[in-house]
Amino acid sequence: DMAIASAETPPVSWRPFAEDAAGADALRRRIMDKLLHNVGKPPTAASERDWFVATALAVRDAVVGPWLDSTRRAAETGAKQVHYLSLEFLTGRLLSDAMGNLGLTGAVQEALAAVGVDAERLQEQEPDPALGNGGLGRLAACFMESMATLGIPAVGYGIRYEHGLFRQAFEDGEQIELPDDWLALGNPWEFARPEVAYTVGFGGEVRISEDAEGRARRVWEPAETLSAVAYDMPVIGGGGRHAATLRLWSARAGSPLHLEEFNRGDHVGALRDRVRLEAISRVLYPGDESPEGRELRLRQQFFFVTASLQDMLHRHLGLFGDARTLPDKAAVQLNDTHPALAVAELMRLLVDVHGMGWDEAWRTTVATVSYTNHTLMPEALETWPVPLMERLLPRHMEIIYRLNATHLEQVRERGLGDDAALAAASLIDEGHGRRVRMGHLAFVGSHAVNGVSALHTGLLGKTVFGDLDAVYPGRISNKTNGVTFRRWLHRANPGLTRLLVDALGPHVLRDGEALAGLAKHADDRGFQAAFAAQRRARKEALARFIADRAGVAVDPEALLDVQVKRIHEYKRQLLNILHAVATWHAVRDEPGRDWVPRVKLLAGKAAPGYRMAKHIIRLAHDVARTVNADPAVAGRLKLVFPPNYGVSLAELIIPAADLSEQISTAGMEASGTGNMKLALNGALTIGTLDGANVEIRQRVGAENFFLFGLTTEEVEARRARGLAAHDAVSASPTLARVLEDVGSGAFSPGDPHRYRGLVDALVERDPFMVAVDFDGYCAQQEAVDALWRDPARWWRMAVMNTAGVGWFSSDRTVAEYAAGIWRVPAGGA
Ligand code: 4GP
Repeated sequence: DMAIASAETPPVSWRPFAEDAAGADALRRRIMDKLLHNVGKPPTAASERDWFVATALAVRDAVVGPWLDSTRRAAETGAKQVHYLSLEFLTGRLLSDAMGNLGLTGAVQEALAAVGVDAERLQEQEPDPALGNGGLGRLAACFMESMATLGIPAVGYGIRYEHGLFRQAFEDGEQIELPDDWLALGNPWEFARPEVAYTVGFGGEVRISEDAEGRARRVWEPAETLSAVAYDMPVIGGGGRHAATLRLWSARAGSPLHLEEFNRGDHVGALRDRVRLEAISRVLYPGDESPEGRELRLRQQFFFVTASLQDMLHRHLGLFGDARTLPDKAAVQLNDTHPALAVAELMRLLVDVHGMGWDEAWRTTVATVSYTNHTLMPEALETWPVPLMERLLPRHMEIIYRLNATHLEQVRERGLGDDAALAAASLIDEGHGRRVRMGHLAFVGSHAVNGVSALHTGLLGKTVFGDLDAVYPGRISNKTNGVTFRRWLHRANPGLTRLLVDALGPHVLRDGEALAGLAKHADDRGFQAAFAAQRRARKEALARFIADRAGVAVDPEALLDVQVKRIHEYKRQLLNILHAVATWHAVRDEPGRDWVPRVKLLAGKAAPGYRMAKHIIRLAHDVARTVNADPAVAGRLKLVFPPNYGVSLAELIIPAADLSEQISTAGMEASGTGNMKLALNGALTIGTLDGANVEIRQRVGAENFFLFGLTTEEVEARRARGLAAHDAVSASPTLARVLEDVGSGAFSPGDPHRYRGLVDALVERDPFMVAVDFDGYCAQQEAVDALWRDPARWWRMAVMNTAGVGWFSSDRTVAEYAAGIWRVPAGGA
């Protein structure tokens, strides 16, 4: 159970460590105590890792008070609680976050210094929990932290994957995937709750039985069951007053082993069922937007959905006693379609288990559930084959059929009843061998559906959910993404943060919008110099890291041009790489010119099954090898691709970036959040009118943004005319020469045909408009170089970027969800 009020609960605002010298001393004693009594080692035998664990446990002690207070207060006041269902939480390391939000960073540093331990190196010991693929998972982590900051009672529900996203390494320029093992040495942040366990079933059949009043009831009798066991991690908010709970489920088989088989000597066979069932929480689904690995993924989805909803209902009934008041007390937010089964499962729990009538259960479900869409990419819109659903979740399939019947009646009532409209609106896609459309299920079962940027939300209502929007008008709203400034500015860039506090006062730490006050410093040469000095320090730190990890020396004096994100064709890393080749050509042609030295940094992982993305990584490495070794461009151009991009690496790269590449094909990036983090730290954006770029540009000012490329409408129009790019290539001698080199093996001399196919495909069929946008992109890159030569203007623009993006705080985003979707008060820090 959630810790509900009890006499032993410590008093409100229980704080073990003050933020002063006495606090530091108390912390030191606590850390020593943890080292001795929890880690079980004396300081003389303690490794850096041991010190990390002891420190994390000591800091955790300071989180527990506000955490228990938050949970108790929510229960006592009967406040409405948010249940954020997400298959991904990309939390990043937690120690520095906890220290920062508790205001203990200085005290911990002092305490560790007193025992001769370097706080910064110690933090490197913390594994980075990569329980997500990319933006959607990181957004969930930002939201948890912002909900905690705003004092919104919240539980994030997900899966405690034993192995998170793969660790990326390169061998000969090719991505290889190594298993992540974040739990190998334990997780000091979590509280195991073996007593909080719910039964999860699969397969079997639906039987009809009679209830007390003799009415027929449908009862699902699963063929196999296992348990979902809770592990809780507190998420402390900024200011340290409130905390939310991240409750991750782990799969536990009913019986640990078949003892008889074991005794007969079949040691592996005795464990077979357990291994099979517990596979559910073993590994994070490695692909975002790739259609592999079906059944286990569906099992994962149902596993965490049913456990989370059972837990929510258990709490609700314990506190309020009546399932009908659920929508007043609980909001369920579906982070993408991965938890969309919640619609059918909540119906099953309400109707079959809690005896609610169908219609009332439906009103209750819709009033409780809401859904966020994160992508319009057709291949990422999940569907499940009906036969698989019938086999694994027979009762849910029945429920979906019944919901669909009512839903299609509504479609007819709206006068949209022709066959094509019905087929498009149906929860079942009959066109591709009968599949359940999870996006449709989520939409129909939610009172609110949102996109994640203004452009994306507009397109949602016009494209994938055009038909449903007509049937259920008013459901769709926009909630432009945001990021937590505490992690992405205050912690990642403490030097810049000090500068901002000096200029604007400490309230800028609490109120992101206060950054607007920077505008009046934008032309101040002294301020610009201080801003630039912070950047320089971060670039030097990054250069040391790159020398160490990628073995490449980069000059911190050079313009640092950064593209960091998942590798995907629509994100167009290829465009960036082709620009690197064009620059290489240009420098070689005119070696005497005064070139702006530039370092291009790319980082990101490709889904293991996404061949083209992996090919693009390889091309980046091949180009880097050639360019970096060419004395003719030495000091002018470098290309680096440090491995294993994730939250920790992002924290190192983002504060160092001068230029932010946000160059996706217009209409394809739902929002982006890296774009916000980079602009917040003062990087200038070169980008298309896509996702949240549009709103970033509005807020920082068009004159402070390097815009290029087709618009969404122009992309559409061109697509309608065909995808061949011969015209674009023959119109651009620069591009033609680049493609000639790439295609003929200039960068892969040992394997000259390696990129022939890629180049041919780009000319014959360029769905991402790389060729068409190439010249415009290069022209803006030249404008970037020209600006770099004029530091006063460059740093003015950089300051204006930081000044302009205060609105992109996840505190603002979460407050919008709270007011517009969840209907919960957001108290504020
Ligand atoms: C991502 C979108 O691609 C990105 O534009 C957006 O900023 C982010 O979600 C958060 O809304 N989608 C995914 C995914 O990460 O797995 O679909």
